[in-house]
Amino acid sequence: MKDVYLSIGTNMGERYENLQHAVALLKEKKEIELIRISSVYETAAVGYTDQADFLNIAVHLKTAISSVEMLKICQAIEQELGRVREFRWGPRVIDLDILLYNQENIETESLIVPHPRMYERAFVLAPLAEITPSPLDEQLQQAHDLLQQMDCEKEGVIFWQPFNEPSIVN
Ligand code: A4P
Ligand code: MG
Repeated sequence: MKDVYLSIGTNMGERYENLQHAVALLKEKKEIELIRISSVYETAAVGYTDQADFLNIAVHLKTAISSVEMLKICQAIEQELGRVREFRWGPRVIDLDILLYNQENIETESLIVPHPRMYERAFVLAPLAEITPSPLDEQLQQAHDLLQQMDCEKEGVIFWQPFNEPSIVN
């Protein structure tokens, strides 16, 4: 089984419900075993900053499927939640990014892993650091080390609440 870490973000509509819905859809997939879900963080927008605050979580899962198949599942969930791509880094109902895939380095046209911007983003590293198993592999150690050097509050990354799985998702 491969260890996979995802980052999930949303800044449109009912943000917390969007996260719950995305997690419920991941959980439905028989190929995926959800291991841990981080707390929810409220985070100031990075990149294009003139937009609403995000909610972000990180998820650890185990799966036998390939990285390309995993990307397809992430994109299918984005579609199902009704994500409309307006412009890069713009507001979104839901965004699922693959952060890490089994310690691999992948560079294809459709997929780059580790996610190319993850190490500079407190909104990725803070939730990720909560759910990592020990001992840390090299990529996760780097994530922890870089987070240590960041001031999350200054970056606008604030603990919001624990993630509670919904009993029913419409
Ligand atoms: N792609 C390549 N590598 C990956 C990967 N590791 N995981 C490709 C997922 N997708 C990957 O993504 C564009 C293309 O990236 C996909 O077609 C896929 O083949 P997208 O989701 O369509 O577009 P995007 O998300 O707008 O672009 P991108 O580059 O993924 O954006 P970022 O860098 O992820 O930034 N601020 C806060 N506070 N919280 C956020 O969650 N998110 C972003 C998105 C910006 N600012 C944010 C947040
Ligand atoms: Mg994305």
